[in-house]
Amino acid sequence: MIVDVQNDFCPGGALPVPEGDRVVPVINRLIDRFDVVVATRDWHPEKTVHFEKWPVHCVRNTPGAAFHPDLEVSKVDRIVSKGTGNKDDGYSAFETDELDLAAWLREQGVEEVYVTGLATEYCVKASALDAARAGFRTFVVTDAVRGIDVNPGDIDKAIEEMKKAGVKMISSEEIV
Ligand code: VGL
Ligand code: ZN
Repeated sequence: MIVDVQNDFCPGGALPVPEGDRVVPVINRLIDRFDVVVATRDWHPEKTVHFEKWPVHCVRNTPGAAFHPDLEVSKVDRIVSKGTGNKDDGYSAFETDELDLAAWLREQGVEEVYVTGLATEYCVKASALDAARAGFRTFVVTDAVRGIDVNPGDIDKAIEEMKKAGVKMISSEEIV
């Protein structure tokens, strides 16, 4: 699962995650190792309560909402838009109202979910926790994620929270 590797979350974007673009080569290296690849995109309307907390970012159909140009999107099996409502944050991939993502993954025979992308303590965390709750063996690929750390320590806290929920940390090297 590739979470929100979009221009606005990369350096130069509207809500840049420090080193957000560094996940791209790591993810591209991993893509061929997986049978099913889902990419999520933060896909907000122009007006949403979400923008009371965050600078305006990833407004659907704008350049900032496009995937990072180097991400190998042609190898993605399914793109999932999320955060499309105007009344909630929609951080988790599993909150998409396009489909029942957990059911779709099970139909594909998926038993394990490896989460990559941005940002560690928001959409990555929410998606990993939901994946684990839905019964998938869930991993976060530590060198394929980056966080914002609005308050220093947020990233570490998120990692602890995920571990407590049974999410495992793994490096891309261990996978390759
Ligand atoms: C995200 C903050 C606001 C994320 C999305 O993708 O983690 N973070 N919207
Ligand atoms: Zn957002």
